[in-house]
Amino acid sequence: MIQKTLVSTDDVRDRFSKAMSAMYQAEVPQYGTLLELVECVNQETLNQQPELYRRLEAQGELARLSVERHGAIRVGTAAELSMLRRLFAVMGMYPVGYYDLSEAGVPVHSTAFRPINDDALSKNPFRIFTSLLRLELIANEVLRQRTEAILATRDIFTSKVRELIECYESQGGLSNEETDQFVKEALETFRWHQNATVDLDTYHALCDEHRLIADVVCFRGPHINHLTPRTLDIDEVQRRMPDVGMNPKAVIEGPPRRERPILLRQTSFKALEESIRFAGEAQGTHTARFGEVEQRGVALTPKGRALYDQLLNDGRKQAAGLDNDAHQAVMNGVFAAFPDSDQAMRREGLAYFHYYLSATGQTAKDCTDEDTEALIAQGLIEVQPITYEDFLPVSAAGIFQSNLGGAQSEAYAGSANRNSFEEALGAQVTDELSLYAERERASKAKVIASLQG
Ligand code: OOG
Ligand code: NI
Repeated sequence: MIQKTLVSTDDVRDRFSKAMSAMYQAEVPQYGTLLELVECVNQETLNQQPELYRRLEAQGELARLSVERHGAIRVGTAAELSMLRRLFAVMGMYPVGYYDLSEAGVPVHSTAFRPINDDALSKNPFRIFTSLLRLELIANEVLRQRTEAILATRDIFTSKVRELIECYESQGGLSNEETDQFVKEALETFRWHQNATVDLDTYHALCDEHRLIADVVCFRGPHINHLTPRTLDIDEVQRRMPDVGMNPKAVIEGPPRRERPILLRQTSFKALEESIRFAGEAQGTHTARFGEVEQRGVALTPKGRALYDQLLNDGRKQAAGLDNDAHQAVMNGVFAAFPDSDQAMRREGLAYFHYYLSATGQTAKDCTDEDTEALIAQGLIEVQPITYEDFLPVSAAGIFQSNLGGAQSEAYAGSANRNSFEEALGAQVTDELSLYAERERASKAKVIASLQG
């Protein structure tokens, strides 16, 4: 029997993310403009900051920068979510983290499908933030039943992609030709549709409950609603957006600008109003798709995250209603309480670091010292921040709100339900913090072992 050569999941993901980026660029030309802007700002930043260039190169992040994207989709049923889990597994993407957006007045809960190990992340860290509509939070019984009935009639996957997913599961991979087919067929699930599956009255009734419900329910599939490139200077991108014809959201979400960036900062340009043909030939409009940009920093430990959450909360209260410059100034002041050097963040256990041998360390032998701080001081070990690969629910909520135009609503708050999400998903989500902790632990153990060897 001839053995098929199977394509690695990293390659499938890389091909898929590029195909999706090309599709979204054709669908939303402003996304192409945003990519150009980000590319330009990144180049300038790297030219101006050789130290940053050196660090990104050492971290293996320079190469991934130009392909790095995340996207977001929203689905309506458990069956859709669990099939997506199987689809993303073909690309080496697994559910990481549980996000409860009911807190922020959005009736969904979410996870991020993303690669997990260092190698896969450095090849292409493509992530899809995936939200499941929570019908149980809709108080209006009639509307809920109507929603269920509509969702029950759609199939968001092509039959060919279902076959290929099964083929992947039984073979343990896809051949080159199957991969090409898979990319093409999987893409169909995320395509935009100008025709709604419902009439205009139904659309308005759903919008009145929450615009997001209409976005999920009225279309044939979970259109990708944004794709986000990663920038090295988000303040500069925000500043230049109007120059290239984009209308940026009012403020950059997340922590302020710092010497040593933490977690994630994000901004977006506002959703487009798109014309839609509804059932019964009525014309209408819907706003769903937008562009976003992000800047990533170091992943925080639970202690660091608690401090971040507290400061962000304080800052948001003080900055409510301010424009971006004033908002950032307030955040800057508040975040002065968060140490801004690798050394301080490490010593205080606020952030995760990757430990590796310095040039001197590589030639050292029989070193019995196990105190990593001492070994760093002796110049045998060096550290690099571990990049945050996940999302921030408050920022996500800010993005949701600014693009759905919805008023903040308390109606759904306080109903996190990770168990029901995992039941719908058909698997448990991996805890993101345990992944960073494990990467840090393994890197430490490795350097200590080689210094002793
Ligand atoms: C998801 C928004 C979350 C982010 O970057 O935080 C997100 C959505 O609008 O569906 O993508
Ligand atoms: Ni996003």
